[in-house]
Amino acid sequence: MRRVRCCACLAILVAAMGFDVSLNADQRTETIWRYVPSDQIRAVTRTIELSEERPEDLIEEATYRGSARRYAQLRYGSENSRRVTIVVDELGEGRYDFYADGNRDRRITPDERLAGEGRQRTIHLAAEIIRETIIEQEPRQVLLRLGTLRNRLIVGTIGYIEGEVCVSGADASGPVARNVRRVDGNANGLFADAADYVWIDLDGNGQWDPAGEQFAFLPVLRLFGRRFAVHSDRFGRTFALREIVGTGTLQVVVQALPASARVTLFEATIFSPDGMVFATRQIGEKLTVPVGKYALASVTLSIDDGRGVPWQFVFSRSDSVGEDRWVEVSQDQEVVLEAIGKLKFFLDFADTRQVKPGDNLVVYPRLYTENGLLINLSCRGNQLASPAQEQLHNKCSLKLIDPDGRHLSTSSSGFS
Ligand SMILES: [Ca+2]
Ligand SMILES: [Ca+2]
Ligand SMILES: [Ca+2]
Repeated sequence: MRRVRCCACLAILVAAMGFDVSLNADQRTETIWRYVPSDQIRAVTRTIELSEERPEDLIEEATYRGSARRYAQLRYGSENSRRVTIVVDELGEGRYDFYADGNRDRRITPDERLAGEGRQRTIHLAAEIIRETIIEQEPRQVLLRLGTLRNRLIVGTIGYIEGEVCVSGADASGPVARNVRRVDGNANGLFADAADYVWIDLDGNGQWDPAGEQFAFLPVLRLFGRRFAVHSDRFGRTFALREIVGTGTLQVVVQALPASARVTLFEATIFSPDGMVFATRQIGEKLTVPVGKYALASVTLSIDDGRGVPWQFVFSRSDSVGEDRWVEVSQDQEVVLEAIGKLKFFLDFADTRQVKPGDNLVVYPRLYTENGLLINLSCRGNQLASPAQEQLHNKCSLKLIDPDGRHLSTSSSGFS
């Protein structure tokens, strides 16, 4: 709905300006896109639960001054990024110490106490993306605020990503640089999510008009009656608009669930080989996309199976997309992508030599969706980051038997 309203406002704006404004067909400019940790705009926040229970794998080397602690597990970056533990130490009389495991080594060290007083802190924290075995990070500043009932932590990315695109007038007024601000709408340090948004100061007056100049981050932006493909990486290091010659629609569906299961939260991230990333938070939403190739990058689901506490699942791509895995969207074509589908289970062996009695056999169990996303997490709980739950449910039991069916060994592990 917001998109439709924005388009209408833009049409009025252009008419009022009195000339036919257009964007350059290819906006791959040399603009440096920089992160500005400014408090000029209010950070968009989300809340995560604080628990009195210490995460099992957390090592605490700091000596706390307070009497009781609460813990939150923050995933700041991609769905498979390493969690950051936040500790709130209650000193009494409305005073708190905050600690954050900013280097994600699962240790709370004395130097990880955050400077400041009261219920709020600002932390320097890197947004993290893990792709295959590569970890990439980008510096951010994050707002942490203790909720009124002290059982929730409010988190928001401070500031925005800033850069310029060229807007040119067809009346030969020449291209004009227009400021762009990108805002993290779901507090994960990334800027190409469905909840994120983009401001373009189209009239160049230095004001950010929320009605006509603010857009949800969608794969296709409608400006001045024309369509532009939005190209960006997830960190927001790049941003480009390229005019589209044709579009089709892409839907992400979930068909493989039992009838009694109800999806209560859904997000799927899609990407293209030429650098587009976008997301949908609605199953079956018809996304208008430029013609081209696409594949799923990640899927996050909460599923209510009618037994109280919901299931949480996160799947993400762990390897490069094979040529046969891209789906092609042609002009005016509707393409459906299955988010989960028939799961595929594989066993990879660390060593392919023949094993002898007494040897260690190292096996990596892998569980993939139909479209090649690896399972990152499965647990029961009201939110994603619960390591105890994860260890309870996100696991695989392996039984080694000989050709006669005799049991040799049993082991259990997560998925890798
Ligand atoms: Ca640490
Ligand atoms: Ca975001
Ligand atoms: Ca403006």
